[in-house]
Amino acid sequence: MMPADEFVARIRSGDVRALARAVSLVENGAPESRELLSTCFPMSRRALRLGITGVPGAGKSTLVSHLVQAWRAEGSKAAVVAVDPSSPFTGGALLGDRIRIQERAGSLDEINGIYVRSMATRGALGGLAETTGEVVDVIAASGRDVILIETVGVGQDEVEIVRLADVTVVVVVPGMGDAVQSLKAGIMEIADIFVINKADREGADRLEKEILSMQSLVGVPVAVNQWSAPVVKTVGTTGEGVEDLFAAIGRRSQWLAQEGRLTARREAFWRNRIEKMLREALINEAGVHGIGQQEMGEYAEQVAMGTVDPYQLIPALTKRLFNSSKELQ
Ligand SMILES: Nc1nc2c(ncn2[C@@H]2O[C@H](COP(=O)(O)OP(=O)(O)OP(=O)(O)O)[C@@H](O)[C@H]2O)c(=O)[nH]1
Ligand SMILES: [Mg+2]
Repeated sequence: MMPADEFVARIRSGDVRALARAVSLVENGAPESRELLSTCFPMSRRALRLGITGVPGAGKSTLVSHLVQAWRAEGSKAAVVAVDPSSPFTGGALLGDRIRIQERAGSLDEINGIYVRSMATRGALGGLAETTGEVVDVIAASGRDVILIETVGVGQDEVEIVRLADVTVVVVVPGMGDAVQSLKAGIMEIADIFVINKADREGADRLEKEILSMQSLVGVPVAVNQWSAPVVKTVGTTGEGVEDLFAAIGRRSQWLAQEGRLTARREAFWRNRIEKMLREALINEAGVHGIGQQEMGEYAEQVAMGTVDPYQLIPALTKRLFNSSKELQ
């Protein structure tokens, strides 16, 4: 690999192929990726991370297509990361014009100035949320103003991905029995903005009332400075209401920019992430010092047979690990 700073300079100059390669290296957990991520890090902070989550087929990609256009009209550079999409993006869908570029899974494409990358990463090394966060950082370092992260909002992995977003938009649709159900499953707490898409369908007003009443149950923020998630109605197919959504995102970003709120939000994410990184590093280090998969298997067998006491084993192993680390220095 070329030196990391040269690699990153290429990425920043708009070399899409270099960026695509960097993203693949990071996604595969290649040995070079750490230095690459480290070089990208100082340049990746500026981009706004916008998470868009919701049930399959809610209209997330359709809304993303409108939003990237709104940013483009402002002169801002956007990128889209779609995590495990059930239906792929196409250039036509993305920009609402006649060009149709089929977005290939696992590739990074530039569609009229907008980077689009989809990730199919079930069982990813170190977890889906970690890999997504790293991919977002590399793309952000290429000089993007905003990264939109689309995920299907169902499991714990997705909730983890949402944590890496500065702003989270939850998309719900009327007429789906599970819409309110998914609201109950922790979505209420993660939404910074609610979107009722497919508002052309019956039941949008009723759904809005349901969300508002749930919000009042959870408790409307009392302090003037607290954020209360607005509810925006949209029709993805026509673009109706997208302006309101764009404005709500703008208000949320401005709110975050004040009183160190953005830093506080990112701090909460990093607290969790640093702990995971440290744990991973320690496990790797253990492997280097002869406490690898095979030894772990042997210990497990001995503990199961009752010949080794796990409560004495762990302190002994950590002691051995730190002593051999010291010897190396
Ligand atoms: N009637 C109606 N259809 C819509 C609206 N918005 C999107 N659709 C349609 O709903 C379907 C799904 O839209 P997508 O944008 O692909 O939904 P998604 O949430 O990205 O779907 P997945 O990524 O597969 O989870 C498409 O056929 C859209 O044209 C809307 O407001 N009203
Ligand atoms: Mg989609």
